[in-house]
Amino acid sequence: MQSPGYFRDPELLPIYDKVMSKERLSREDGLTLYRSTDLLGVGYLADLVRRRLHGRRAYYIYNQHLNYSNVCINGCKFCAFGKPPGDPQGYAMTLEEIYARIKERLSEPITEIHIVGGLHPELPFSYYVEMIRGIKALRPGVHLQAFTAVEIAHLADIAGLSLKDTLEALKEAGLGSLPGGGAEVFSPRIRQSLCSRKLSPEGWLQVAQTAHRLGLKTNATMLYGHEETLAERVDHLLRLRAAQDETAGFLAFIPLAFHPKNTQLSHLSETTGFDDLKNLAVARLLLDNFPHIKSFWIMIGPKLAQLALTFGADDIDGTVIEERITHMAGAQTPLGLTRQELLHLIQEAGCEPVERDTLYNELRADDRQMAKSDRR
Ligand code: V47
Repeated sequence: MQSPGYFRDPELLPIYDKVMSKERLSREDGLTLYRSTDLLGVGYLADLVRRRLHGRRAYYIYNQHLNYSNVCINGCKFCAFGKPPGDPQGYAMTLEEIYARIKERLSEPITEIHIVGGLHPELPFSYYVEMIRGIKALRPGVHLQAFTAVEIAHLADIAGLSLKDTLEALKEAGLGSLPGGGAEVFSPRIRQSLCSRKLSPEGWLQVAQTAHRLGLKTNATMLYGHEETLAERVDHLLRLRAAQDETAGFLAFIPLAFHPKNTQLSHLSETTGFDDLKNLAVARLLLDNFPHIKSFWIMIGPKLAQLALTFGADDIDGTVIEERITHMAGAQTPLGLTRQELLHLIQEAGCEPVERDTLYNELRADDRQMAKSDRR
């Protein structure tokens, strides 16, 4: 196949041919892409796939984040947010406090509330079910994307229920989908070194796939830029791709750039722009069965998240409002962006902004009005 002459790295040429003929990339291809310093070449390949799937469309969402508690029994070395039980900096919101947070923003056209917390040893299962039910009563039109696979496994333990029954009880209360956190890097070496108490990779995939089989969509993440090797990144992506072949319930993949400040790994450097863009591009190329790749501006900054829209990403996440996990670890990004700021970033990148709901349905102006009329 005729390849364009501008790949600086000739090793990318056979991958270009595969991309053009829609052939699945191999583990070796993944390593070649990660090792290549031809960032523009890798980005060009990812952009070919991104444009084939989404044209010039770039998605964003009007959402709110809620981190209900930072008390956590896992003690992961990369986390500045979680605090052990009894720590003076630990907090757990009461249900009333949570509802008050939701009520504060009823006048805004929020379509998704994204809920993540630590593994609290004492909060009962009823707290989580009532959290979902109560928020849904306050804002019936909003999609609740709540509890990572790690939290779901913990809730199943607390409730003494199977994963299926736990997810069904939460779904019945109003849970809409699961966020993608807690996957970290599936490598057993990394789990042993950084988060030995955390749910295993097999457990994480089991929760995600159980959710998929119940009709609940989920996201997937990879925390990168700490102790992992490039091969471990590729293996992580390939395990996700294999799981998606089986249950097809992953909506988006979100690479999470490690922020070292205030963590047990504070001696490590922050990720670089080069690596951030490369990760998004390689993910777009390897995860051929994932509909969406998200550049989460909270993690890499609005400017780089914007550039990522031409390096494989098709989604820039959303307004967010009040994120804590990354900011506790030193993120200098704002706590939220306005719709105007998101539109500006997307349009300046030559893309067409599309406001979406959590499930990537395109929202029209009257849908937004409906979300706003949750106000009581
Ligand atoms: O699982 C923890 C990560 C995750 C740090 O599904 C850190 O759309 C960077 O689930 N530096 C939770 N990352 C966040 C999460 C998420 C975020 C954005 C989008 C979505 C989605 C989900 O945050 C954790 C962990 O992997 N994390 N500490 C840190 N120091």
